[in-house]
Amino acid sequence: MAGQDANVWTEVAAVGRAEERPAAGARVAVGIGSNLGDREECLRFAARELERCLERLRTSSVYRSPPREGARGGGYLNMCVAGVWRGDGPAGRGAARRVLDQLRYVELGAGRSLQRSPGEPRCLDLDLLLVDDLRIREAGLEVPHPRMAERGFVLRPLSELVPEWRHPVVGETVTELARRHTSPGLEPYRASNEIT
Ligand code: PH2
Ligand code: MG
Ligand code: MG
Repeated sequence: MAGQDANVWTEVAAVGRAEERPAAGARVAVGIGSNLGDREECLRFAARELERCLERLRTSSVYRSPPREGARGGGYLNMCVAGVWRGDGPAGRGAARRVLDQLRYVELGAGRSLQRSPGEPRCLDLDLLLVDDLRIREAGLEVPHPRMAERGFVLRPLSELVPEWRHPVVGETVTELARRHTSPGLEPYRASNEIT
């Protein structure tokens, strides 16, 4: 997939078109993870906070899984939310950056430290997954999230919310991707959507 990625990322025209859309009203999907402290409370906190910047917010159910990709610490709880960006301001990648700033702000609010070393346990990790059909790759901002298309712990909850959303780089829907990529040990944490 790396080669395919490289081709797609050179198509900057699509980003240019997206730039013309108004910022408010952008569809946004966020992945939420926690493997430190009161994990459930961290997810709940995040969903509550995100409701302030995303309207019509919908929350997936919660899944648990062992840490993947060499991450340290205990088991993760993961879920996703999707909604519509309330903010005004610049369109396109400007809007995506504002959403990302908001995610960092919520992480800090949950007590996550500014000094991050990769793979360390965290009470709250918010990953910007998708913003409309934007494709952005610049310092500190990548949309779609560069690893979401292979992460079962992202795709499974996301497929509950936006099954038909087509990944703007890979070209498959969230459901198609979720069928192909499972995370070992991934299982529902709760039967129902109770986290908020
Ligand atoms: N996030 C990571 C690395 N590994 N593993 C699980 N199970 N869940 C995560 O959210 C996760 C991970 C990097 O952010
Ligand atoms: Mg992450
Ligand atoms: Mg992150």
